[in-house]
Order: sequence, then C-alpha cells, then structure tokens
Amino acid sequence: MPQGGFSAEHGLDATGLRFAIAVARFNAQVTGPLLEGCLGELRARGADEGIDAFEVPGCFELPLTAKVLAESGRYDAVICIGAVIRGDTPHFEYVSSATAAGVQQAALETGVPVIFGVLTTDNEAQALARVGGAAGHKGREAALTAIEIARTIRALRGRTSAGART
Ligand code: INI
Repeated sequence: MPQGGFSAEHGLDATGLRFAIAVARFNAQVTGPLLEGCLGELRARGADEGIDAFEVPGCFELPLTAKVLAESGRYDAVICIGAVIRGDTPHFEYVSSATAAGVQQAALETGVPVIFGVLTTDNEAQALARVGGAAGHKGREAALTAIEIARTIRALRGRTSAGART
C-alpha cells in the first residue's frame, strides 16, 4: 500500500459519497445486469441515498453525458456503463475507441473521476460472462473503482466533504 494512500483490502466505504451513473440502452441484455451489479455494490457499501442513474441511447453518448454530470458539481464520481459488441463492420472500433477516449477526456477536463464501466467484447457470450458469469462482474468492479478513486481524489484535495453539496 502506498504511503498516505488507501488500500481496498481495508474495505471500501461509500457512505456520504454521491455517484451518477450513465447507462447505455444499446445491448440492454448486458447493460441491465451491469447496472444492477453496480447499484448493488454501491448500496451494499452505504451509498444508498447518493445515487442518480441516467439512460442514454448508446455508448457513443456516454462521454458528453458524463461530462455534463461531472460539471454539475453534484457527484464525487460518474460511472459510465455500456457494452460494445463486435459485429461485422468497423462500427465497433469507432464506437469503442471514441467512448474510451471521451470518458477519459471527461474526467481530465472536469477533475471528477469518470469510470469506464464499458465492456468491449468480440461476442455476446463474452459480455454475459462478465456480468456475474465466469469472468466476474464488471458492474460491481466499476462501483468499487468509483468508490476507491472518489476517496483517493477527495483525500488528495484535502476535502472532508463534497464541496458541491453545501
Ligand atoms: N452502441 C453501443 O452502446 N454498443 C454497440 O455495440 C454499438 N454498436 O455496435 O453499434 C452501439 N452503437 C450506437 C452508438 O453508441 C450510438 O448510440 C449511435 O451511433 C448514435 O450516436
């Protein structure tokens, strides 16, 4: 564990943190379970009152939505949830790379953590394996990442509470 940092081994506590979740409707058979897992993990760790969820058509719409949510000043972290599944056209590459770059850009431009809870897989079976199947649950992982980085950024800024909630 780095000096002065946090360790997830000690348990992540989401009490008092506020989260926005932007979830894509495209491939809803995957993004629905991703969202459920994410919500379940956040609530299990105490964020019950502090979660707002917003639906968007597809992953391509996630970055701007995340940026607007981050700019609102209401959230300690924004979680983007989506699933890009490879088809027979280059569309997959455009959507997945634009989404990844845009999500990162939203975080860097706003200073608010924006989590990439977006699956990019070759087929639906690979995606479903990542929502509670053999390959874990990426929705739960996104929630844990959001809690950890929200706590880290808050500590680095020397804040004791989210400034936007006053
Ligand atoms: N959106 C997704 O979330 N996942 C996909 O796999 C996908 N594919 O493959 O096309 C997808 N396309 C829609 C895109 O995100 C936008 O909603 C659309 O292009 C309108 O901007």
